[in-house]
Amino acid sequence: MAPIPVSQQQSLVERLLGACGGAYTPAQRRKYFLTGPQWAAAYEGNALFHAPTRTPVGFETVIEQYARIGIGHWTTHDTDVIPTDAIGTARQDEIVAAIGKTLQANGVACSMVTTETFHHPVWAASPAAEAPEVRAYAATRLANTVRIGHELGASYVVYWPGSLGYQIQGAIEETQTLQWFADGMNAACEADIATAKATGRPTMKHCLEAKPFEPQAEILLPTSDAMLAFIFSGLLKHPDMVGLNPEYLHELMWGAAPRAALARALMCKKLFHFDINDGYRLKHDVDIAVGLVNPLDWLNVLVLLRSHGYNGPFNLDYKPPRTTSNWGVFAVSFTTAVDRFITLWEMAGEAMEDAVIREATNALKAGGGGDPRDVSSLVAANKELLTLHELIAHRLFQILVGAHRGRTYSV
Ligand code: GLT
Ligand code: MN
Ligand code: MN
Repeated sequence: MAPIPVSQQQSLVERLLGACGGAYTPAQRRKYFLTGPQWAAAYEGNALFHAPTRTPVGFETVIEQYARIGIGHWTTHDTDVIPTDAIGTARQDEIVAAIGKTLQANGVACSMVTTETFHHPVWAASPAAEAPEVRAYAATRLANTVRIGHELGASYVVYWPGSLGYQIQGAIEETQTLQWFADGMNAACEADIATAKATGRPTMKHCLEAKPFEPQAEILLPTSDAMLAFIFSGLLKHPDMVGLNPEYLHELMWGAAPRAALARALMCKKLFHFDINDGYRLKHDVDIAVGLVNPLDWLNVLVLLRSHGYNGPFNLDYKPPRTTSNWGVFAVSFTTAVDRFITLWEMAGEAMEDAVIREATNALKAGGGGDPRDVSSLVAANKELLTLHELIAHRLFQILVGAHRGRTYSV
């Protein structure tokens, strides 16, 4: 095959994407509570061993492109859009006003804001550092983000505490650090209550996000379960305002079943927000797009969330691969991620309605009888019935590949 000239490469990609078929319209995509992060679309491909492969992209382009695709909500860190040294200055007000105009012009809403408390050198010892001045600065930053959220009409605030922990054994006292972290959360909730009162807006939902082993520290709150314990620990002044933003991959990274972690959050009524992506167990935070690694598990996750009426945001927190161009981020990456999510969501609806799964599940719940006082009669009574577990899993696979609708392969 002859080399493909650069001038023909975009049209080739477009033609093949069209040949894939199955794309939803922007209006169809807007029906789902999908939120697009500024940082995901603007990710340049850099990592510890990797130089960037893409050029910087500002909020104007990201918001315009999300609108064109049909992603109706936008999310951001404070420093994704405001340089650190402009935080809290008149420059911040100008930028926030410009963002508000861009959102309005494109019919996109800001759903969530978050504070960058991990990248800048000031966070070397985390936002809950020993130095009281660093913690005072952290509290100011969190309160400032809450106010930006109110200004832009957001309903959610996310907190990923970064390297809350230690790299060197014994260097910090864990309970003290957790108390300091709680102090920061309390300051943020109080800023929210005050701003809500002053503006007549409702308070926001404050969502903690756990990540088990990045960036290279022993993490004090490594999982959503640890964060649930923190929320109910008594350290928070407003635990009712605080819940979780689990991330699919972050639960998988430590070896958990994401669906089980989500179930525990649901049981505690703390599933406020959900970062959607994909990746591998016990590996790095690769943030691959939803459904590209574990589509069957994703189908099951969405069955769980749909069954429990989860109606919060699905935040597209993933990193377009380094091999994708700036143009490809919007032409292929976000469009296909959204379309896979919608397909899996609708497929989850089919699984919930499926007659085979329903009958099998009901039969399992009916049980095979037997005598509760006689263990061997219980084993005997349920023996054949329990084979249905594997049959249900097979049926879910069939739904995933369309075999339940008669898709067959000739052999
Ligand atoms: C960072 C992290 C993400 C979080 C972001 C919110 S920051 O990119 O890896 O999972 O959701 O702060
Ligand atoms: Mn995330
Ligand atoms: Mn991640």
